[in-house]
Amino acid sequence: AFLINVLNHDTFKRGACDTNFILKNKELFDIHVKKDIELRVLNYIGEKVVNETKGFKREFDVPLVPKYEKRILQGTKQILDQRGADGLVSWIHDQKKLLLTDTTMRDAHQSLMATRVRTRDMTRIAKATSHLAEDLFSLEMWGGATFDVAYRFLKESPWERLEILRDRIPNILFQMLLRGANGVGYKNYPDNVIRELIQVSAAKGIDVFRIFDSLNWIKGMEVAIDEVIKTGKIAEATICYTGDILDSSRDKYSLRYYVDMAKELERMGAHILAIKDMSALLKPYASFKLVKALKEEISIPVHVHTHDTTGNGVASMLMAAEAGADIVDTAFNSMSGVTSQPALNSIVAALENTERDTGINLSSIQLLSDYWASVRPVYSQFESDLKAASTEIYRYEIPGGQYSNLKPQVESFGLGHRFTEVKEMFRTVNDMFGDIVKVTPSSKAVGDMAIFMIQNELTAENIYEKAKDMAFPDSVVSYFEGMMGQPQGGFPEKLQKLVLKDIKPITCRPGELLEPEDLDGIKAMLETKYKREFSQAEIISYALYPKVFEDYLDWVAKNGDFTRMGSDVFFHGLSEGETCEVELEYGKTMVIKLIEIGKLDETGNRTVDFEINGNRREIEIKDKT
Ligand code: 3PY
Ligand code: ZN
Repeated sequence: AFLINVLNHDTFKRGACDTNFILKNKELFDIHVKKDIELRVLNYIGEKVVNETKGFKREFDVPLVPKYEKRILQGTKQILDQRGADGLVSWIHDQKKLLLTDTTMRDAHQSLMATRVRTRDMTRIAKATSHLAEDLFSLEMWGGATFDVAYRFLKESPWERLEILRDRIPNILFQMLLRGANGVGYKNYPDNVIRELIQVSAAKGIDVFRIFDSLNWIKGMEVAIDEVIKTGKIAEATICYTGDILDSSRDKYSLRYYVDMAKELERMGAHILAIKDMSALLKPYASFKLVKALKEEISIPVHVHTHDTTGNGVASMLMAAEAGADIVDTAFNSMSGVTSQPALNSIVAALENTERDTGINLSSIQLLSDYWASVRPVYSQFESDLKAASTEIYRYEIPGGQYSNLKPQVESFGLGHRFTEVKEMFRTVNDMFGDIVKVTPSSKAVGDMAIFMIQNELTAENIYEKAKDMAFPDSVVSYFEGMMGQPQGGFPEKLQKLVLKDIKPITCRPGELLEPEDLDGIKAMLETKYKREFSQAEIISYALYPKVFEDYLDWVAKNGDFTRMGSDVFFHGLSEGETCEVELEYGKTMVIKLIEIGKLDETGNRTVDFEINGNRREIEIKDKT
């Protein structure tokens, strides 16, 4: 192994060794560490090809990082940093153009491909994005489901993603989605966890915090709004849109309801108001009507978010622009459409030579869209089979991300053949719950209840008899307990009693009852257990997701850190005869060729033959299939 280090050393290869070569280059003795890291990479690929892909891998294009002229960049980030939150708000007011947010690195992949896009695919295009999309208002690139999916499935740290992207994109505001008192999770957390999450996220580079409550319960947003204001960053308080303001028979969520809520959020000190249309229910003319009313009644900028599930996303955003919206959410074209956001490039093109011309260069952002077009196939196994927009969403009111996930979830309960019934039941459950706002986590309670009802042959009528002694799904219990907050109009009492049985519901903010998390205690516990220092960011990760975070630490300790491995290899391994390069932690690159996956031997193993930097290497992998 020592000899291999010598032979692979750059100085040796250049033939530039002198008598001090061995003494000067201590890394030549780094035998165990390097061997261990290399072996882990081979084991990872070996496991993948033996137990998952069987060496079958389709060909993927290498995503091309476009060329651009390097410049010192001044964008919205500098406006916030130099003029503060109020300065940024007055800059927004001064703009005639429609400002755009790109959601590719958060909601777009959350809604299209189960949040699986890895940091590596983002960091490779980051510098190009900072130059070629320099006129964007913001990049939504963090929060929502990205936090736990990074740890849980991608085995990488969401904090590192934030740090690397911040370093490479110094000029565009970074935006995150914060689920109010639910943070980046699915349940209410103690106030000190939410406050600390905001402080650390702001310190690491988040500028705009889009804060919502899954029931539009303002109290659920109070702590988060207060803390964001303290950081000097932008508090974008949010109204989730549901129902249809054009339909006078659905008067629970009327134009008045939205305007009143917007005024309340403005009074609380929000810098920007967001309309969050998570299910794509905001029809174009409703979009015009709503934005126009808001612009007349409040004085903070309006930022509109929608999805394209119903096919009307671009139209709705153009109508919002026409009514005076300041900013709208979009995604680069190759990552847009259906459950994702409406198409960014198309909106840029649509507004060229009009009053609200975005000023964004269409040819430049085409290159970014092209990059994502060639990244996307690597993730196709996470995409739903939804190929086209569907107006049935107006009937079911299922959020974009949940809609693409619902089918696999229903199939996992063996109910795939009853998918349409589940969707109908989603609608029925919404009525039973009193017509509520449905977005993470309230939408999960509705979805879980719908599946539970189909599974147990329950109906809105027979449930009170048939389910008397049944235990309801956790999310449903938590909802009726008041642990997700209070819905508009209160809980339907009869159903609440049936679900809760002897549990007493709460009517205050769950944060008022939850004991503060002992963050110092977590730090001490982690440091004793893992025998190293833990950062405040990691302590927050533990406070939010104790099991997911520890599983991640254990997985990486056992298997290795593969964040520098290309996503095609990470997800699909190699095919026989294929070569890839993997950057290693210590800065060297490992050139790996998969020679052959051997035959199953009598002990149930296969020998996988590799060539590493030109040297033959074999490993044994247990065939578990
Ligand atoms: C999230 O909470 O992650 C969402 O995207 C809700 O729309
Ligand atoms: Zn969304």
